[in-house]
Amino acid sequence: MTVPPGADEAGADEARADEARADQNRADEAMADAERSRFLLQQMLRVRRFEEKCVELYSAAKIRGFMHVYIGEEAVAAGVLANLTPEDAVVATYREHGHALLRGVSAGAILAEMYGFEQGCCRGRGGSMHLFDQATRFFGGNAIVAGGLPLAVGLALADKMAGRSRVTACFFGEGAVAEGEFHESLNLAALWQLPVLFCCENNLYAMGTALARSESQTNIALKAAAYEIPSWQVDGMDVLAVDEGARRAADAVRNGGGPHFLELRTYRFRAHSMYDPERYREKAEVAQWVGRDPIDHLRTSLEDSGGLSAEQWNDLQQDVDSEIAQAVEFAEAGTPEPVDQLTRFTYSDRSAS
Ligand SMILES: Cc1ncc(C[n+]2csc(CCOP(=O)(O)OP(=O)(O)O)c2C)c(N)n1
Repeated sequence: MTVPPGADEAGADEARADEARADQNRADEAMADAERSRFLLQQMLRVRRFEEKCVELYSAAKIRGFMHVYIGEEAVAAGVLANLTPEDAVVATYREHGHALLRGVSAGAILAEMYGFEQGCCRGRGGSMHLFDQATRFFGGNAIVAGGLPLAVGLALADKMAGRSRVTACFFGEGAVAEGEFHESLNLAALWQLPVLFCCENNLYAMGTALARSESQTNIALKAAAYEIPSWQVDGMDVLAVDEGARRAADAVRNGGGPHFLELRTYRFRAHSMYDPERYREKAEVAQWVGRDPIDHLRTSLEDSGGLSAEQWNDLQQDVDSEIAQAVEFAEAGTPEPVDQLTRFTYSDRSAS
């Protein structure tokens, strides 16, 4: 076979073009990854700053009643919720300000709710532990430990019966594992192959009780696997790991794979609630986990890889600060529900007709 003149050069040109395309693809991917990471960083920061403000307002007696903050655990809600669609449903616990915020309930409506004002997402009737918002399919805010699991199973059953391709993400603490509802819910979800994404926020303590003091088996993913549910343990302090694990699990649930279970290993940096002397854990242990702060961790790694400039970080903080300042202004201008409205919703409006 005779080689036409210039064929070598043509082949080399093609190889160079292939290489350039591959370089470009890698650069595009790196840019998309950095953008996704900055988005997740901002989501975590929104939750952190919002709750720091809540603590301040609680100390000023603007917010009263029980209040539980999520500070330290933000990577879990940020990573999981980034993988849901608006049609999906979310069920959470009483430590749910961040889940509501990232689901799309406005910071103002959440804060006004915590102030007990009519402008809150539940007209001020729920407070910190009972946030609820139909528009964003945020189904609480459940104060009963493990109480959200059967609700999630019911929502998923309705979706399955109606042939809807939706996911119900259910967040709960590892304390829920000691409740019968946990086992009943996992069993039915597996038996009926329901589209639930179970997200166990394992922060190692249920109030003052360490997991190892109450459970013979502390590997919670293993317990879920006993119900034939695909289950993984994920580093809940690494938002990129949560994002990746949640994407795989949520895709599988959405595509008819039945329930999936994520055990997200995390830690709360603050007390269980606003009233907790924290006599059950050593300060050194807390300090060690604070050293793994998911926000600091991602920020530093992004800065080191050139994915976050000083200007981008400043802009991001400013956006978050102004969102929170507006929320405070909104809540401060709120008003209590008029007394003559208090029996509203006690009986169905239909009973009048
Ligand atoms: C059925 C029930 N029992 C007891 C309580 C009291 N209680 C409130 S929070 C809590 C600890 C729950 O811990 P965990 O589920 O790990 O969630 P975390 O607070 O760590 O997020 C307990 C026992 C409750 N709310 N509901």
